[in-house]
Amino acid sequence: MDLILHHYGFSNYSEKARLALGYKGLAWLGVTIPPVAPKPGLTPLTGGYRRTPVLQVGADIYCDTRLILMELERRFPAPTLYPEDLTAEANMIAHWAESQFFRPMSLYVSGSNLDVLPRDLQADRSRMRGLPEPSDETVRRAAQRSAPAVRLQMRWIEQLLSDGRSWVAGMKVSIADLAVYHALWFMTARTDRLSFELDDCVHTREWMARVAAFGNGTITEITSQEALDTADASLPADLLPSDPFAEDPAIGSCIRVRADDYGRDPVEGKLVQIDRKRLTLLREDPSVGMITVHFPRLGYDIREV
Ligand SMILES: N[C@@H](CCC(=O)N[C@@H](CS)C(=O)NCC(=O)O)C(=O)O
Repeated sequence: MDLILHHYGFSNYSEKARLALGYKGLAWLGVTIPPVAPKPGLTPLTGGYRRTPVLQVGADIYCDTRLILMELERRFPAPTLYPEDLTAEANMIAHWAESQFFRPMSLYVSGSNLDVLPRDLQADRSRMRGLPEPSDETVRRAAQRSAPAVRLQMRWIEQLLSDGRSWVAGMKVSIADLAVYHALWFMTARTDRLSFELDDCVHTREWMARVAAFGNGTITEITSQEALDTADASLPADLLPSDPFAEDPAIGSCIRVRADDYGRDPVEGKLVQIDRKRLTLLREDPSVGMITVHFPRLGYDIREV
């Protein structure tokens, strides 16, 4: 069954997924989705989740790169992105990179690149966070205030890579490389006006070149209608075994899942699988029929409705 990635070019989390596909040497189908809501070619598949990217395999929909990478690893274990001896380090670094490091980075980059970003982006992102639309001046000031937090944390990355290691978590490639890389990639994805921030980071620049060399795999573009038709013509795959925590809702109950940070559009469905890392909802949509939507546990709020 084909891998379909719903993504767009300047999305840094999409670049994380594209690099994982490249690292594993995979061929995939790409649907270019709009960078702002509404996303009528995507939300019938996800049940409301609007963030980018989303991986589709037939009638199975994988939300969030944390799960997309786990699922790619499950289907294509070699070469691994999850070396066993580096699991704890890799998870901790990735979690830090995508919360503490990326937030100031995104404010710094957005406010420094207002002239090259789509005009409606700031308004959309504010709505996505439940905030009022900021003026350009407010966005620029936020960028200025965020720059020191970016520099200070870039230094940590440089220090980490200065001890002779080839990869962020140690001597093996891991998800930490992709998580740290995409935040730095975002800094120069649209213009190189912030590339001076890397001037003193020689180890970081060399490591970035090694990650970039993974490439993005082999892409064939398809339309969102083709992806919807594929879902409609497919049935969800067999479920993975469940292994819940005592606190989890019962299998078979109706639950609502939403991100615990931003883009908190709820997705509702029947809980059909849950384990220590992931969960699956079964949904029915008039345009795509029966579909299973998969989420990682980390970063999502799960409750019974
Ligand atoms: N935790 C999510 C974060 C994804 C995310 O924030 N993606 C950005 C784009 S890089 C986004 O969704 N922006 C709003 C949008 O594309 O609609 C993941 O790992 O996939």
